[in-house]
Amino acid sequence: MERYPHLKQTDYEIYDLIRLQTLYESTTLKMIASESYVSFSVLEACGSILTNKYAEGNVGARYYEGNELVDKIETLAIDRAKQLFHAEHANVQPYSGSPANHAVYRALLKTGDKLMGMPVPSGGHLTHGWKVNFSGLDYVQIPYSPDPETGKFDMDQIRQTAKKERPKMIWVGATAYPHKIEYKDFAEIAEEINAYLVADIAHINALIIAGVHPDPVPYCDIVSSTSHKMLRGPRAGFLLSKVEDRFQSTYCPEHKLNLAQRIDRAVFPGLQGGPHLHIIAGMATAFHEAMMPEFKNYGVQIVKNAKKLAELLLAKGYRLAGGGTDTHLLILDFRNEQFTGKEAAKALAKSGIIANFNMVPGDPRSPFVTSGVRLGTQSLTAMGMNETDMEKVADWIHRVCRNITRIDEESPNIRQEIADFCSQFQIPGIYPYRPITRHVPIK
Ligand code: DSN
Repeated sequence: MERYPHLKQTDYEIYDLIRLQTLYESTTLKMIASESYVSFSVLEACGSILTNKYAEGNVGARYYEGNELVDKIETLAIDRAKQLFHAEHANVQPYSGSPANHAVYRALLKTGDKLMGMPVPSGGHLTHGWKVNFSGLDYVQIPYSPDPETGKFDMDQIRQTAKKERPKMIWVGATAYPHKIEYKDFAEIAEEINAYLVADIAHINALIIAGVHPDPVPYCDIVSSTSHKMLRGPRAGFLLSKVEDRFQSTYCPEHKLNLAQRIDRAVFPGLQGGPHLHIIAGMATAFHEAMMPEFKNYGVQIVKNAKKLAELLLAKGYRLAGGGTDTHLLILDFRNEQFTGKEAAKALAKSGIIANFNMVPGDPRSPFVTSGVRLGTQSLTAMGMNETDMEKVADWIHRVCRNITRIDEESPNIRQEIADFCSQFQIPGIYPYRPITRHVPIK
């Protein structure tokens, strides 16, 4: 069956670029730690006519007519999110992770308030108070970072900083932290200083669902997430929370709103207009898939694969930030190498291993080149790879890094081997529509 027949007829340029991207994604190893593959079902929901509809407001209280069915769709998404994460309240309208986090600020803080978060070079997200983002421009970030020696959080140090600075909110979550996060320890600190505790679980939500990472929901006031990383849903954000606000009287005396209502208000009308209903439908579908037993197996296997890859790379003499991993994520530490993280990431991509350059703790190089490469195993796991397959992946990474200075000669062979290897797997949302040509030359 041909895919996108209408697009092919009416807009060949876009059709062809999507076709080529499909080819690219099905012949390379997708190791960007924040990407994955959605199912055909999620793609169909996201490509549906729901994109046509306006539904400003919330379920049962819309500013447009004709939303009876749409209300049912959003209710399903909300209920499934609550069920999946055992949360009291869910808002599924944020357009993505940054708008979701923006809504958290609007719901909890006033401009100029202090929050604790990790700077981007330490593995935090832009919206955790980084200086060039609204969160660092409108609020004051009190930074905390993993210990540069161990690569892990030093809770005594974090407690000391929190007690000295007394931020009103603590972000816990990361884009480049390979270890488990003990939310209970952060909750104790937040309790001691009367601060809100907010977890950003965008990177690790499937691990939480699978029970291989601690669960933040019992300990945090709000939990923020995206649905498009390892959760394998559409590109969007959602917020989970308690209903009641522990600090209602202190922070919101003028409005008699509980925490759940303030989050909903912050999203709409505070920050957004009409919700993207096709995406909310896709999100509901992804939540449904995440409730299946197979999804738990996927979450467990992601970590097994990452640990195996870490073990293999360490055995080959590589250094890993934090010494290894207990999540989906590894950060190759090239501080002792002549080449930068950026050079390594480019050489890997040329060879068919798609990752991104990333700062390592204590990185002496600039954020524009870095000394690290961040790798994630969730997409390979979604394709069906296991620990045995990680041996091949580790060998290819090693061949690239050993041959960086002559990568133009080496990469075509590796690229073809990887394309051949990928053809053995069923890629969600792509297989069985595998294009006939199997190799995309990289310019
Ligand atoms: N850009 C994402 C990541 O790669 O981790 C975070 O939003």
